Order: sequence, then C-alpha cells, then structure tokens
Amino acid sequence: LAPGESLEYAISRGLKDETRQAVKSLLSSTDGLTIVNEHLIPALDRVGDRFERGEIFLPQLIHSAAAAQQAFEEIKTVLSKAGGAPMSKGKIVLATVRGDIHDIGKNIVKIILENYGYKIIDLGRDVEPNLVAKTAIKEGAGLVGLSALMTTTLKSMEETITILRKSGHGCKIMVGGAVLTPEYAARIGADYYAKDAKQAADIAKEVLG
Ligand code: B1M
Repeated sequence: LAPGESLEYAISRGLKDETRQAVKSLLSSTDGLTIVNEHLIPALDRVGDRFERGEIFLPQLIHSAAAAQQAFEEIKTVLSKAGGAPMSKGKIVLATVRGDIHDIGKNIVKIILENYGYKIIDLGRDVEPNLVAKTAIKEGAGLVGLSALMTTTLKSMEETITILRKSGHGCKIMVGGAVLTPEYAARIGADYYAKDAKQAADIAKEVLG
C-alpha cells in the first residue's frame, strides 16, 4: 500500500502503531496539514459513514478515533516546530461546546493558530456556555472560536453565542465543525464560519492582525 492508503487503512482498523508509522513515512514527503486534509479527515469521514450505516459500532469508532489521535500526536510535533512565531498577536478562546466531546478538529485548529503566533486559551471539550463568556471577558480575548460536530450540540453553540453577546464583551465569534454550514453559522449569530484550520487562521489574521 502507498503510505496514504496505509494511513487510512490503519485508522479504519484502529491500529495505533501502524497509524504512527504511516504518518512518519508520509511526513518525509508531505506537510502536516496536507496529511490532515487529504488522509486523516477522509479516513475519519469514512469511519463515520460506516458507523452511521450500522456497518461498524461504537467500539470500532472509538478505536479509530484513538488511532487518529496517534496520527494527530505525530503531526503535532512537526506543526508545532514549523511556525515558531512570537506569542504576541492577541488572545483567542477555543472550546468544543457543551454536550460535545469531539475535539480532534478543535485541537488541529489550536495548533495552527498557535503557529501563527496567537495565544490560545483552550477550554477543552463539553464546555459550558457561561464558562466561555467568563473566560473571554477575563482574558480580554478578541476572538472566540467554537467547535461542534453534532446536530444536537448546535443548540449549545447558539446558546454560547447568545450569552457572549449578552455579556457585552465585544469579541468576534468564529465557529467550525463538520456539521456546520456558513448559512447556519450566520443564522445563530456567529461572525465567521471556518471550514478548516487554514481558514480559521485567515479569520484570526483578519480580526486580530
Ligand atoms: Co462521533 N459522531 N460520536 N465520535 N464521530 C460524528 C460527529 C458523526 C457525524 C458520525 C456519524 O454518525 N456519521 C455523528 C454525529 C451525527 C450528527 O449529529 N449529525 C457522531 C456521533 C453520533 C457520536 C456519538 C453520539 C456516538 C454514540 O455514542 N452513540 C458520540 C458522541 C459523544 C458526545 O460528543 N457527546 C460520538 C463519539 C465519538 C468518539 C469519542 C468515538 C470520537 C471522538 C474522539 C475525539 O474527538 N476526541 C468520534 C469521532 C472520531 C467521530 C467522527 C468519525 C470523526 C470526527 C473527527 O474527528 N473528524 C465523526 C464523523 C465525521 O466527522 N465524518 C463523528 C476529523 C476532524 C479533523 O475534523 O472535527 O470536522 P473536524 O474538524 C475540521 C473542520 O470541521 C474544522 O477544522 C478541522 C480541521 O480541518 N473545524 C473548525 C472544526 N472545529 C472548528 C472550529 C473552528 C474552526 C474550524 O473555529 C473555532
């Protein structure tokens, strides 16, 4: 198998060591973000589709996610080395919204934003709307980034945005996650929708410079 195919195979089977090996081998010829976009996300999309169709079950989904985490750990080491810009460009609060524990995408966005020199306050996953608002105010963040992967947690995203707006803290709000569309993002009151980590960095540049 070509390295890209072995990576997708290893993730689909939840094989952690093979996943790491395949990423290492790909990294000799491909950059980290390309591996994420061209192999990691498509592999997880296929796993998600098979789960949805009932061809695989939660244990397999969990194994594939664990293998994908290994890929991410490997890619993180090179992505973190790549940038090295000074941390002086402004603060961004990041969170996966309440009820949602999917954080692989948010963590990729975090690494890229750090690379671009932003200070990231990462609240993690399953984060209460009030905590997002309180933290944004306390830290004086100019941008808040919210991630949601499930239709059921879009409500929490909307609630978080409402609370942030009501707090009067004048930050911009960016949202992302496979379940969102630009139209839906606008409807729930977000200022920006980012389809991937690169777009998130472009938005941060526009908002914070
Ligand atoms: Co679950 N899951 N999962 N899952 N899971 C999905 C999301 C699902 C679509 C699968 C499916 O059925 N097809 C489905 C949701 C259906 C829906 O609502 N429409 C689903 C379900 C149902 C569930 C459970 C309910 C299953 C169960 O228990 N019965 C459960 C939910 C638990 C909970 O949250 N309360 C569950 C659990 C899990 C695991 C724990 C096993 C694992 C997550 C591990 C983890 O994240 N630590 C998992 C996984 C891995 C997935 C899939 C397969 C892959 C998600 C992923 O990591 N993609 C997913 C199917 C799919 O997405 N096709 C699925 C790779 C990642 C890099 O992409 O997150 O889209 P993504 O991020 C991208 C962009 O979207 C964007 O940039 C990133 C990089 O390019 N982006 C942002 C994301 N956030 C951003 C924020 C920004 C900007 C850009 O600004 C702030």
